Amino acid sequence: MEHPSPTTPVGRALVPVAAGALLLGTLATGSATAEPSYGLYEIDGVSTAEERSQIAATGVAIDHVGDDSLLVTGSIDDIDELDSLGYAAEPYELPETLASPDPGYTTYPELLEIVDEVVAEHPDLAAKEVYGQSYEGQDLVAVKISDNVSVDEDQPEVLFTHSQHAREHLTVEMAIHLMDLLTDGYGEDDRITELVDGREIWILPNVNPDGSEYDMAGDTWRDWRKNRQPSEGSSAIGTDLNRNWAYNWGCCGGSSDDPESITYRGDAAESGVEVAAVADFVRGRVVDGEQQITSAIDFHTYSELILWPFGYTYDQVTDAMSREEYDTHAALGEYMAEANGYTPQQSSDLYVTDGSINDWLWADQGIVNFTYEMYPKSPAEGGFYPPSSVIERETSRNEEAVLRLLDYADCPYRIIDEEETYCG
Ligand code: CXA
Ligand code: CA
Ligand code: ZN
Repeated sequence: MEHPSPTTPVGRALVPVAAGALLLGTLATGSATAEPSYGLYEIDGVSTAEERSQIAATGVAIDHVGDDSLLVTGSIDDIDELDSLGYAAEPYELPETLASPDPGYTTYPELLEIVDEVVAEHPDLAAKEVYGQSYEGQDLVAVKISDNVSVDEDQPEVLFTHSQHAREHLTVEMAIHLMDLLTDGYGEDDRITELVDGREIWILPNVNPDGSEYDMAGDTWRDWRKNRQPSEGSSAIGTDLNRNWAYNWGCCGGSSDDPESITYRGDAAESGVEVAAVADFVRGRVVDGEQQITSAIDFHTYSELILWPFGYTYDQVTDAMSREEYDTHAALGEYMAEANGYTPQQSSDLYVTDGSINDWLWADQGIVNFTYEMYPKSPAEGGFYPPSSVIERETSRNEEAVLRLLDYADCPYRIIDEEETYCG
């Protein structure tokens, strides 16, 4: 089942070393799993969401949408299927500057140390909660930030999730930046102090630690997206966590049923152990029948977008999304985008996806929520692997946008002047 590497893998300047590292990785697990060889490809002459959805339905991941072209990651089989649909995909080489793991990015063991430090420095404001274990048995941690942090007070709660996709390492740096901003800023900045006093903020700084570690563990980045869980009846590894959520799972051609695909939706909704753990955590925030979390952001990279539900349909209004609810998402998304310069849109404007966290958080839990696709805007600036020198600038860039969400967390519908109807 091993396919030849279709092209120079992304960001791998040292190709022979990369191939060796992958092989060693396979042998070291002691199993006969075939590491898939995904490649990066460009497809020209594509400009509509319908075309992009048709392309995504083959099982490739759409990494970037250009004016008239796309970048996708996929297997040789995916590329053959695209060819039979009339889409010619050409191997694409990223600029050479983006090689090899950059020690400026935080590993999972380092992240756990940082979390312990933040909690030790601010014991009244920050607390760690282990909400589960990853497939490989690593602790999944949440950090709660609020005044009287050890008490479950009746305050609006806000959720930040990071790194569903392994190779999107800048999102972990975003989590660290938010922890620092909200704890170090407390007592220094009036707005931050008020928000930390008045909200309970949950940061889940890396919901896919196995994938992150795998992506960083070689001599070069491995361009990994999924978790590291095998699937039934296949030697392939990994579920795309952002296709595994339990609302309209697998409904609409927005994910793949092939375990080899980079957008594999998993054997069942919530079959990904990390998705099940985060979903249980979120359900656990229902107190006296009421979901305490009012609003959320799920951080990804890249393209500089703010996306809102739904992803499974092009429709704005459905049985599960009224006009006012849609308008609330759009207005808050646009208000945040004014602050960070990202492009705001419904996620299906990009391409149809099913089983995303956005659709589940809204339809199942009633949480007003967004995906941020962080820096960079284009592949030429580094794609999934920008140099760590951008971390400070690109995480600070989102401070005001995130504070705007926290401002409205008492009643997101306030942004369309409907607080009496929805929060009265
Ligand atoms: C996305 C995010 C949320 C809902 C629909 C679509 C985009 C995201 C994805 O495909 O999951 N893009 S990304 N981060 O490159 O994988
Ligand atoms: Ca509190
Ligand atoms: Zn992503």
